[in-house]
Amino acid sequence: MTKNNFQLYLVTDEAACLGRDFFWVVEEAVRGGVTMVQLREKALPTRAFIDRAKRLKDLLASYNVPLIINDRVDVALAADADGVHVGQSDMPVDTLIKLLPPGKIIGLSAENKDNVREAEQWNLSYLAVSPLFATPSKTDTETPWGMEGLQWVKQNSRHPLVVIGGLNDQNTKEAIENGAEGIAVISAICSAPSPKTAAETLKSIISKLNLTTPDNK
Ligand code: TZP
Ligand code: MG
Repeated sequence: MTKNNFQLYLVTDEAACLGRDFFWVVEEAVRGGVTMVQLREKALPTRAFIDRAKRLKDLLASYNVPLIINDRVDVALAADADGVHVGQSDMPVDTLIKLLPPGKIIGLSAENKDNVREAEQWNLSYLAVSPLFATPSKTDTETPWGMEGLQWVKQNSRHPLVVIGGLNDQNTKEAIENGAEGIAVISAICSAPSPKTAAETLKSIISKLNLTTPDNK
């Protein structure tokens, strides 16, 4: 049985792994303390996406870490993943809720205040404040929220918040202090010389601050 824990959320990007084996990078990150993993594939054909999701699901199950699939509910169902993350141009949340079995994790990215207000009607597992900072890892975004934006979201949303975009060991503390339950990262872990050490560093920053969420390591 996996636990929902958004503290240190790894979002995958094979290019960000800098030529190293994808599964090695993810496993090192999990050994370093990552609490949830999102498989984010923008170019893989469906069959290969499902195969990768199933392999990742098996790997993560042995660490009791949930697997979330980006965008694709069909892939999530095929691999019996723990949940789906959607953005504002993806499948509508109403439809996603109908298609997913009960108990699955549902995450939504909010890029502006209207997105945050609209999201109040759904029982989301978490809302991603996206992007917190501008990042080369994703450039087709709206204006970054920044810390003041995060404060606004915290005051106006009932959902647990995850921040994404430009998070690293220099800004994680402030993001958590301003209302984020967890951070989601690509490059700070995938591109680090040691993904395990990078995850350990981020995890220790979060664990010291975020004492309300149980640690699953
Ligand atoms: N969504 C909003 S920003 C982002 C995504 C997937 C990329 C985050 O990558 P990084 O390298 O952690 O800034
Ligand atoms: Mg998307």
